[in-house]
Amino acid sequence: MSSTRTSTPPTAAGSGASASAAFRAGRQGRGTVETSTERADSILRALLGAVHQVISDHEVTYPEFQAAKNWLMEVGEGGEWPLFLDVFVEHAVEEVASRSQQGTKGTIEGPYHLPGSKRLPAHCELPRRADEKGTPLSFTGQVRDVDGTPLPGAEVDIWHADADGYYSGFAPHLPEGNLRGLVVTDDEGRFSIRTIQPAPYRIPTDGPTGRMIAAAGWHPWRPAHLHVMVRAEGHRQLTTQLYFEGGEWVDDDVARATKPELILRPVADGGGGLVQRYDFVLERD
Ligand code: MBD
Ligand code: FE
Repeated sequence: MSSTRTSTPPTAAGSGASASAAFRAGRQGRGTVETSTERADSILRALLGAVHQVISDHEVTYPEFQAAKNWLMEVGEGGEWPLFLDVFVEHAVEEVASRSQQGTKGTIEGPYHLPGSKRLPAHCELPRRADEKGTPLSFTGQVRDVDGTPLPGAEVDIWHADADGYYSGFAPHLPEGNLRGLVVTDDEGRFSIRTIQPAPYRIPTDGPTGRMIAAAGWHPWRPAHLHVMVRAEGHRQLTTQLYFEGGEWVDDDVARATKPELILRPVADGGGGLVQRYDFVLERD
């Protein structure tokens, strides 16, 4: 599609391919799940039945069917399945998982988590470029059990886009590990992280996922967000995201992953930056 490539940001299919590689390398890519023949039969029958119903109801034509087949092949070849599935399907899986989860609300993980982020002390600054753009943000809080007990030594694994909306590890112009860290809570379960406020994220428009979005006349945006995974010994892992009140796309996330409990209202620190406190509550295993 795009014959003009800017030399600046990377965008595009590169991030899709990196997301596929990251998925295969991560634990999610390994191992199989035990699903009985009966359950596989029910799920697959229902899934294919839903597809057949859409075709029948909308009188889908042969040219449309062949175009869809071609598009599906391109999503695979471009490595965009993790991107596509996390944007358009993961929220439904997460909704099911969250029915049984106590404590802080979870939401989707998305395609851009990387394992093995740098371990940082409780009170720290995320790795950033010397000239990192963006409004300074001081993100502080405490990790506690559902009964209120503070959890020292808990891991707050945080990653977010930069002020241009790009993630390190998925955009070649960014240094490895930029704006990512695995922060370990102090003796009182507290943390304070200095970073910058991310920008909204745009689904790459030059890949098959972006072309599908454009074909349907939708917008490709997610609101600005911080991703967090919180882990503590003996507790169920929390995977969530935090958004900024009043931010663009907060009420119209293409990935349908916002929840009212996850909207931040940071306050000015008097020096041009923002301060936000947010506590995380974990359920016991
Ligand atoms: C993202 O940054 C993201 O968080 C999700 C869920 C999907 C695509 C890009
Ligand atoms: Fe994200």
